[in-house]
Amino acid sequence: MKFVHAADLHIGATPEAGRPWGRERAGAVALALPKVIELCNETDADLLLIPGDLFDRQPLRKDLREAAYNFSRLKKAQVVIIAGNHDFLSEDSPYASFDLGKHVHLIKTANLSSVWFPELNTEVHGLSYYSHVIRQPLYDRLRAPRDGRLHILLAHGGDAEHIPVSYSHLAESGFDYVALGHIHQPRVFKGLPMAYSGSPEPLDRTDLGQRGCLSGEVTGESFSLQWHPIASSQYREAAITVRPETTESEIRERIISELRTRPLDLLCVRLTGRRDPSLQIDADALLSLGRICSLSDETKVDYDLDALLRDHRDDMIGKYILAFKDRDDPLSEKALYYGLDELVKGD
Ligand SMILES: [Mn+2]
Repeated sequence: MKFVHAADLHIGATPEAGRPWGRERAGAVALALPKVIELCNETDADLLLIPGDLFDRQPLRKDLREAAYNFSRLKKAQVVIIAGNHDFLSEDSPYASFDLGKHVHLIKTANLSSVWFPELNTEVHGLSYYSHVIRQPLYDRLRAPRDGRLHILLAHGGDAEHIPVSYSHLAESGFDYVALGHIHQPRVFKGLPMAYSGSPEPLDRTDLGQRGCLSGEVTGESFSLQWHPIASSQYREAAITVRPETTESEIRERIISELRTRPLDLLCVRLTGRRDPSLQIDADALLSLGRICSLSDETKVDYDLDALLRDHRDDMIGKYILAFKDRDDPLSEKALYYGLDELVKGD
């Protein structure tokens, strides 16, 4: 049985709304489902597994119509979906009643139930959220039946508010594959038939690195999993080390060269190190250089402590330096430089 596993598509999300690349990001989120469908067709998948948060919020009729259209493009795969904490079901939600297609199975029960595919000898188990929060560890005591069928579990959660998961219990549950959703960072459990596909597109700037989905094959004797980076762009952290001799022009040049390395990336820039006391970092000017989502200036002023001591022997600044002079642990060093920043500004 071949499958594609894609969780947390969050259709309808508009990351970075208001930034110049906000519309492009919203477009990329909307394009994720068609890309997943294409992957299903290319890999000849039997099942498309969507373990929750297909939608970013309660889907409207128009969202469901679009999804149904995309699912209609599947050549072979049948789809199994559970609702997550973002798109949780309620008695009257259109999601629960909308016909997404004969080959699309939304598991609507709040307790574990399953969909059986005789032609694939495969049973897919899952439950749907009916609220934002579920604190019970609903997956920890599950055991896959031993009846000669392949058993797949769709599970959404993994933090204290959203079905806490004991991965060691889950690993021993006997399922032939556990398709996990909710955590947006992809995570494959080495040697185990269990993975978070992560979200196919990064959804905020903390979602650093590659995003995509998984495909795999389960036979009962063997198991394989493959990663597909399908996201249209990725957030990348660029750490730039500043030295006392570094100038603002040099920082600008280094950011520009980072932007050119992979022009589709969105950069989170971190400035670290020691800067000359006269160096002023104009964050707004640097942010306007290109696709920069955030700029954090963690540099510290490089003080000439001996010169400062000579000039300030009898005042607060001198006393402050002397108080830290013989300590060389990182915390004291931090306190010394942060404190000096404030004192010198006040002086
Ligand atoms: Mn979720």
